[in-house]
Amino acid sequence: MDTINNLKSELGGKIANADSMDDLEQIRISALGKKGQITALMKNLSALDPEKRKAAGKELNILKQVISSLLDSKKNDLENISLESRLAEENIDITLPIRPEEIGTIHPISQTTDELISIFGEMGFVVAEGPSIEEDWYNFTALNIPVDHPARQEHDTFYINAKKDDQRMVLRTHTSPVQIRTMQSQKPPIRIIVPGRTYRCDHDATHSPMFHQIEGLVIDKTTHMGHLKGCLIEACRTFFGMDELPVRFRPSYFPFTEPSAEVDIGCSFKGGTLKIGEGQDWLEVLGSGMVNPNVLENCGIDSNEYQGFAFGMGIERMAMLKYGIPDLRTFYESDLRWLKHYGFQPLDIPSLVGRAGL
Ligand code: 2U9
Repeated sequence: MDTINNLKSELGGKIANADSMDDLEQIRISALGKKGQITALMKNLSALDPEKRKAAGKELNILKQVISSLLDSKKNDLENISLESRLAEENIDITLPIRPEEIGTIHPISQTTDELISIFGEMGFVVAEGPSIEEDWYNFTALNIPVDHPARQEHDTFYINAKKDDQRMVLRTHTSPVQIRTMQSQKPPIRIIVPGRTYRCDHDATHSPMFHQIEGLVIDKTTHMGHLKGCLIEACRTFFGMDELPVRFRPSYFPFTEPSAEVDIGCSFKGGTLKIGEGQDWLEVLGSGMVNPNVLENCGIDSNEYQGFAFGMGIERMAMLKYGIPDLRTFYESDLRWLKHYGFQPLDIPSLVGRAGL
């Protein structure tokens, strides 16, 4: 019993005087480790006679618990002391400015798309979207594109090795299938703008196999060529930010519109540099026309009751002209220096600036 009491006061004193975690660990090992003093006494129990063994065993277990809890509480104290001293030493200057963050930019294709959506949105157009992989019927047949039209040839269009309802599938060559789907599912009046990716087997300095288009469609009972002209003149002038921009309609041909017209804007190519809005030259920016009655009938719309106009333009081309981007291929290279140079800040949409406090 004396041995146990002596050990208790010896270990208690050492624990109380320990001034580091290392010290405390050494004390724990010397008492409770494999070769520790308490462990040794435990091992000796078997040499005692049963009566004494029981009493000594009980006392040793109590000693073990007391020492363990003294060790725990000392450990807690030492941790608190260390935290207190760290808190006293360390200080954070909350007035320091935050580290600068890398801020991305809006890609010119997204910017140009948003600008065009905003311009047509002001005129009452709503955005419509559809799938990139289309049935042959939606991409060609419904649009009055004849079976022998060059656009349908294997080397102009990406065909997919799959069929739906016996129709071969294609990567849409224009966003026009979305207009077909809209006419099938909605009753006129219709006034939609359709931005999206389009695909053609074309790859050189001025063509990419994937590019972006924005097309528009208006269908109503009395929609006529005057509406087409007014709408597109206004859109071109707003997009290029020139109230007096000359706009010219030149007769053309598309299977899905009749009559059809290409739209040119006034410019000058003098000295090898393009200047929009001045000079005697013309630059083609979009295609347009009155929707061919065959297309309306293909979509279940009575062409004796309804008529409308449609138009289409390449977004990359519009962005290149407006922002002076010389090379089409740079749009898809994800070069951060290019994106920093040609990219935009969020909400920097010219037709919105000055409205709603922007
Ligand atoms: C429906 C009916 C008519 C959309 C039109 C054009 C003229 C056109 C080109 C411009 C440059 C495509 O990106 S580009 O190569 N587009 O010239 N697109 S009319 O006419 C439609 C569309 C859908 C139902």
